Amino acid sequence: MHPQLSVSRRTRSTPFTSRVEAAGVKAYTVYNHMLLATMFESYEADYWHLCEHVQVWDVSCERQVEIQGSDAYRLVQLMTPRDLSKAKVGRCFYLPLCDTDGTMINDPIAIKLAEDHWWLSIADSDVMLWAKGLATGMQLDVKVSEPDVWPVAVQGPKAEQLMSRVFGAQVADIKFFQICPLTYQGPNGPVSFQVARSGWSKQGGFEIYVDDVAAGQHMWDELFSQGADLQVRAGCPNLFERIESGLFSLGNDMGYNTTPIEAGLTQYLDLSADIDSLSLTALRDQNPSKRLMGLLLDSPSNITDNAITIDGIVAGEITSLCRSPRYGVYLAFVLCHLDVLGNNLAVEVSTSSGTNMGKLCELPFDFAALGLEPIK
Ligand code: THG
Repeated sequence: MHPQLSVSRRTRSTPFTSRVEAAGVKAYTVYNHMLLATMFESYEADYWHLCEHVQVWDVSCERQVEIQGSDAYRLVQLMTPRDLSKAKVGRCFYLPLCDTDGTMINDPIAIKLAEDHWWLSIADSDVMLWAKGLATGMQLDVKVSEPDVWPVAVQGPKAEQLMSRVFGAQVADIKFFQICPLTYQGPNGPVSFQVARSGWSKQGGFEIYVDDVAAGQHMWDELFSQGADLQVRAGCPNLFERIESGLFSLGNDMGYNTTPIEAGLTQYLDLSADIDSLSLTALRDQNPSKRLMGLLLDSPSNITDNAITIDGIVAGEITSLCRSPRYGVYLAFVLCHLDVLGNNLAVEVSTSSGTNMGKLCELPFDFAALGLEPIK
């Protein structure tokens, strides 16, 4: 028998777990102490379905750290080197959260719900504890909590069609990374859910921040009954799709020892801004020694070692890897050691048929520039 995951109140299930299991989930990971499906049919079958149809994902594990009070902006700004001084209500922001040494604590989507009310929709680390520590230590006028909010993502090219059947035509007006409250007719009367155009794929779609169990479950079921002709399926963030799309995973591709500069997240930093942020000084002074890059390997053999080398010397580690269903080559993210790498882009990769040469590139992957054509 395969080892099983013991599910208890620490390894939290979600309002949708029974539905995810009825839909045939094959694998879970634990994310923010909560179950997250990773596979239904296979990574590849799930990939093609996501890219061609529409999926409903239980991403309840994207927990909300709620920051409310007159110092809410001040606390959020302390945690991130991205300038939020002009942030508008109803907008979402992808944020590196960084410590005083400039390294990453988390990379949430921040949601500004009101001037004094923010959610940080977090990746897998305990942001609430850090936020509470800062709030206590700096005597900020905020309440920091983890409310019962369970996001559901609707992702794929038919997401807007499905969402408009369930929520009405106004979903089409929600722009990328905007969020607004929409009415949903639940079993016990109308409720209001925050709905954003966002999600952890590049296939397009929405995220619904469910905060009412009965109405959320009713909505889940309705997405399936209304989407039968769209071939809607239960799904989950897909490893292959997110690598092709250049979406990084905290804990895999970056973490407590990586700065957002090393992770290539520079477009989400405002290093010259006049803001009060804990990590700005360290990031302004940083001389990066590592960099996250793309790797392309055109080989039928399996990669057998995470180290990539130049003349046998380790020049980086593979942090995420897949065989791209669309391009038929290996695609990986590699945390490169800049001192060994120098200006080299040709690197040695260990495979089951010996050493192969792979090619490093900038992220996200520019498939046309890399000379790759879809094989399917
Ligand atoms: N949705 C919500 N919460 C989340 C995630 C999510 N929490 C955990 C994790 N995902 C956070 N990480 C990311 C990483 C990238 C993006 C979103 C969340 C993302 N990036 C876009 C891109 O790279 O093209 C655009 C970002 C931008 O331009 O502002 O969407 O998925 N609720």
